[in-house]
Amino acid sequence: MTLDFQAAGGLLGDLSMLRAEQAGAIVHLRLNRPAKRNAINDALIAQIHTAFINLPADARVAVISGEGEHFCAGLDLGDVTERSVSEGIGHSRAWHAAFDALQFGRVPVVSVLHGAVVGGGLELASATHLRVAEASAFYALPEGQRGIFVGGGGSARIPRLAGASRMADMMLTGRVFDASEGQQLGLSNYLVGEGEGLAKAFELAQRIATNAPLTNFAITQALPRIADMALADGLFVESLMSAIAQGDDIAKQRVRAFLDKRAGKVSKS
Ligand code: 1HE
Repeated sequence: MTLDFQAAGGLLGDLSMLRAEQAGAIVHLRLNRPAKRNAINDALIAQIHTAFINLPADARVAVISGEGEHFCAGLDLGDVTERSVSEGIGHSRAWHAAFDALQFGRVPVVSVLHGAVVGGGLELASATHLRVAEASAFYALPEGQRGIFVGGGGSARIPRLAGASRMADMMLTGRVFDASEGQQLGLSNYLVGEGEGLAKAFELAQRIATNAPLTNFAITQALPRIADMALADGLFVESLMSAIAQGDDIAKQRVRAFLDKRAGKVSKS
């Protein structure tokens, strides 16, 4: 099915560094600073935050990608030199707020990764719920070489995808992983050919949009929190979330449809 994307209205239409379009339930946000390889400066992090707390009411899933040859070159290094220690803390917390709005916002987010996915670009990708990588994607954390540290949630999120030891290797040695290594390590969920990432992301987005909203809520909000809990606490919260989801009318209708042979079976293809 072809999707008819139109420029998004409201606040999303006013963002200068993010191009926002919408087709039905899918919102597509593009980092739009290709001349700077989509490096994230203070204005862009603020616009990412604004976008995710102002998604249109009818949006049910978002896709984020990068304009030009790269997904994102991370922190705009032009901004770093003049900051005091306390300004540095404030800066990092602004990134946390923006990526929390993305990860714990209203809708699941799929990212499309190509070219450089480095530093803060990998931190952004790791906050999304699913990552589709194109063959050109490469992953690095050059903070080690730049004399800085991650500040956009990377030390909390990247080890949860690929392990603290791999992240330490990337930061200590400047190791760069290519797209197929990234796929094996869990940095991406899907690996597709060059130029195929958006189509794959939109296909996934269409499926995600058909899920019951409470199920998507449970997956994006409850699942990562449960995964961080002690087993006994996690099991308890799972019971609550499960009962809440099952109690919803949509769940009852969908289970009834399967029992009445009106709903699809699970199949391999
Ligand atoms: C930038 C940035 C940037 C490009 N900040 N201006 N991130 C890094 O250490 C990655 C630094 N960037 C690179 O290694 C390369 O630029 C790329 C591999 C991403 C792309 O290479 P290429 O050959 O396509 O582009 P380029 O010629 O290097 O860059 C084009 C322009 O973008 C150039 O500016 P121009 O004015 O000379 O045209 C670059 O200076 C500019 N540019 N990347 C500022 N990052 C919350 S804490 C997160 C901490 C971090 O993210 S640290 C990692 C920072």
